[in-house]
Amino acid sequence: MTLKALLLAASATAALMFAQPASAAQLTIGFSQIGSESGWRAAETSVSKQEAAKRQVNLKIADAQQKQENQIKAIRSFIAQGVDAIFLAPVVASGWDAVLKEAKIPVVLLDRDIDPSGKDLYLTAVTSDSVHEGEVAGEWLAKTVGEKACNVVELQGTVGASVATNRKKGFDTVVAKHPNLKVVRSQTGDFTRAKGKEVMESFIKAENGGKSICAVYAHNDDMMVGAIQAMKEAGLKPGKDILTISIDAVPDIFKAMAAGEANATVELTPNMAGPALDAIVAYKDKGTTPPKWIQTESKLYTAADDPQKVYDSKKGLGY
Ligand code: GZL
Repeated sequence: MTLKALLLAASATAALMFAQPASAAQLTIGFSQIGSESGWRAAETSVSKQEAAKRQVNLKIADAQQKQENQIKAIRSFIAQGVDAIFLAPVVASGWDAVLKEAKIPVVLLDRDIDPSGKDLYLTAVTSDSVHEGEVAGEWLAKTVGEKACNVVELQGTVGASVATNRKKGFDTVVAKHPNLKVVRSQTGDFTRAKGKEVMESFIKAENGGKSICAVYAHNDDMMVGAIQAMKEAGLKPGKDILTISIDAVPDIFKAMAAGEANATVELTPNMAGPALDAIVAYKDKGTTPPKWIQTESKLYTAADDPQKVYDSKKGLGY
């Protein structure tokens, strides 16, 4: 074989060895997304699109308007279309067994879990530790109030959602260790601003015009932004008379912090799709089985963390 032929053969082999795995560009994934109930959810959707585009993965997103039956319909439609994998952000933790058994293709959970009995129905789950988020929120409040008696009102997330159950569990664990803390009212605001405002208005009416409320714990920032509106309209001073602690770290909670109207938030990354896409590409391309849980970080931010600067850095990141 001539030298030229040898060199050509070598470069062709090298090209084959280091070529970007074709499977990433050929993958089609159906994402059953909950909806657009919060700023965080909207960011998760836009970041998912960006992450898929980076990897040349064809991502089809179906918005369920927070209804499980729409998610189940979307999953069945994706299966019929012959997608290579399913991403699911399960609005609630139960009721998935039948449809996920029909899947016969890899399923990855994003940002929320399904009941543990269904753990064999998905490849991996990319989520935060939502019990820990509740604990971080509770520990911040305990540290901030010290020994002072503090009546807390709680805005829970969607009834039946794993993150709502867990964020309550984590917070309650801390309250149990601090007798001066007491959750006097707790109700779902369904993770939305509007419902968060409405429920906070009812809490204020029921609690002596809000005078007996020391703190609000909301399972997400959007409900807290609604609650802040309700407190201001009732002539109260959120962030001063009434402490606020919530979860997500969306830009608008930093805007409220900068205005002295909010105190703290626990960050949740909207980029669950990036790790999920890497896991599914490695699984399809190299047969690499991912860990059952890919955990994302939770960081506490308070008004001491230059909220305006954080707001400016987060604005535009898909929120
Ligand atoms: C948490 C995610 C929650 C967010 C809310 O992982 O499921 O759903 O905290 C969103 O903003 O509605």
